[in-house]
Amino acid sequence: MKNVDLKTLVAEMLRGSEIATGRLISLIENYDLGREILPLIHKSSKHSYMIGITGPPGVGKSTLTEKLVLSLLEKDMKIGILAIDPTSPFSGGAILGDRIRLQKLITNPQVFIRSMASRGHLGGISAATLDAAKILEAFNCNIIIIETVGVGQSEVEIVQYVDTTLLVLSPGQGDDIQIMKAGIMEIADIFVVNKADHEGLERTITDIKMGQMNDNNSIYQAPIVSTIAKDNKGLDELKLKIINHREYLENSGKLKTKRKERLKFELFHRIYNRINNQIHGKFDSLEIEELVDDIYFKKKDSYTVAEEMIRLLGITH
Ligand SMILES: Nc1nc2c(ncn2[C@@H]2O[C@H](COP(=O)(O)OP(=O)(O)OP(=O)(O)O)[C@@H](O)[C@H]2O)c(=O)[nH]1
Ligand SMILES: [Mg+2]
Repeated sequence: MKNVDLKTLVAEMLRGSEIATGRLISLIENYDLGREILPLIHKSSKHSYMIGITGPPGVGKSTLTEKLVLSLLEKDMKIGILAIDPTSPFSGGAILGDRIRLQKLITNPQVFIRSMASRGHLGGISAATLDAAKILEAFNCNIIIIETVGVGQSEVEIVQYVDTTLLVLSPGQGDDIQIMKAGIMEIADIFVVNKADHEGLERTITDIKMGQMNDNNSIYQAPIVSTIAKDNKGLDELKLKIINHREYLENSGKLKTKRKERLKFELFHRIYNRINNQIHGKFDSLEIEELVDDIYFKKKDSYTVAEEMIRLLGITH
């Protein structure tokens, strides 16, 4: 991979090449080249509107994504989709299901789709996803959609920092209860109850409303939209709610705040990942038997030894 001329690839991507865009994301994902690539693109990027779609497995996120993209897409517009694959990064590539579900979009020249592993191979949470989103901004996508699966804090971490987050649930699964337990209700800017053709729709909506009542601090009340994604039902309303949320963010000045929060998150993770990798690389090379003995034989406590090791690792001054 050393022979790849990054500048040429970036130039091709900026001219609109999907192949170059895909290769740049692969270089980031597989070879950790974000550090080399991002400085080449950041001046060419504008802010894309970022939509996060998250929720428990199988509620219809990908189906909804496909229909939503078709509904949002206008002439001269470009939409990028990053589907985050929850499986091991070592399995690599796209999950078949998403490929099938998003098939109609794959051949659309205005749409760029990419599946990614949820964790980078160096253990850096979502770092590659953040970088891939940067690539898509430079690729001139007007909208970027990030789909993640999960009901826990860590799975939705990336999505919290997009502009508009859709939390997708489906009736009768008890997912809503889990979501409330996990305390991630507040990440939703819009609740989508998909599979509205299933039993238990009203119950799920009531449960969401009950959950919302506990959270009165915000002036923005996340709307609840019912959809039947597979039959393209409810998509007009969903689109409208997304536009409303965007207008709310823009008019209240919150869009800028959110984006700056995202940059803070990005900076934190860049530093965190760098130090994390440094520790992994060096920890095992230290001769720690003696240090461990110091603790074992009660000569020193582990805080003191850790401080000594941090100095040895050269992590702080
Ligand atoms: N009955 C019904 N089925 C739906 C609806 N939307 C999607 N499905 C089906 O639900 C299944 C799962 O859909 P996906 O779009 O793959 O769900 P997902 O949330 O992306 O799944 P993961 O990415 O694996 O978590 C598929 O068989 C869809 O055809 C709907 O509104 N009603
Ligand atoms: Mg999916």
